[in-house]
Amino acid sequence: MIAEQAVAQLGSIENLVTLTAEQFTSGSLILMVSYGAHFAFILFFLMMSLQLAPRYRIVPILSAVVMASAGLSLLREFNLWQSSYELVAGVYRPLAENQSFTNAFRYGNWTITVPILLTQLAIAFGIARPDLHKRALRMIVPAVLMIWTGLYGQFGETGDWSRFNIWGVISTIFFVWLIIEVRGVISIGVANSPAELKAWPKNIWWYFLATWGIYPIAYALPQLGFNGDVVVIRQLLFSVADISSKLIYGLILSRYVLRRSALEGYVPAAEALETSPLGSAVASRRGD
Ligand code: RET
Repeated sequence: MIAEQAVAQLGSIENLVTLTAEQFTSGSLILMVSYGAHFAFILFFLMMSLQLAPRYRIVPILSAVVMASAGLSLLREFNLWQSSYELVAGVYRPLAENQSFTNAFRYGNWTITVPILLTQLAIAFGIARPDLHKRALRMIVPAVLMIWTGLYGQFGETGDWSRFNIWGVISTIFFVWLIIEVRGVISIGVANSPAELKAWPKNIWWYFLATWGIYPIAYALPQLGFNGDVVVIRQLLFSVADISSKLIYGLILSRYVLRRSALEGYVPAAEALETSPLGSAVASRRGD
């Protein structure tokens, strides 16, 4: 009973399993690559915004904000990981009495980044105010409820399975609500896009489902057992999901609004695309 209570208090399976040197190093490497990638792309997104028509510049600028916010959060996870284990006789033992690892900070970070990612989508698809605010809010409300109910549920991952599963299901209901709202924005995106770009919102839809869908899988993983492989694979899933739903997503949206800028007659964007078929088509339409 005492042991169970102690386990429940620890909150994260990372504090219950001993890792091999390989598993510990893999975890460090995954977290390091994650924060490194996010920080590196701050500069890219800021510079990229200069090529865009003014109404779209905020799209990559928001990606830069997401990169900084996620980068800091992942750097924190990396530092926590490093200080949560001690090397004893060739294995890494959790130091839970002093310092304990948690993925809960990620949920705090998503509370900031997810509303930004969703708002970016509505801006990129050219939705005008006040409809923009309405649509953004309609996505943000279920998204934040999804994150906070999931945050509450994940504290049960060390063995309180009813808490874990009930709140996991409630969170999934909010996720389904969010998906419906995103679908609505995608439809507006298809309707609003110039003919040459109508495939982009449709592809972004499938990309959204595939990348955001990784998070609930990572959440559910501790039910497969408490061992080093599960711990490392979960960090890997979070990392793949983070890089694709924030960084690569930002690249896709930026490329889309670059094309839109060019098609709407913004010369620096057309020049930036000059070597692509779309860029030369726009340039020849202008008569040069
Ligand atoms: C939780 C709890 C279990 C059920 C579901 C979840 C969904 C999480 C998602 C998170 C997306 C995060 C993003 C972060 C970017 O910074 C909360 C894990 C459905 C979809 C995109």
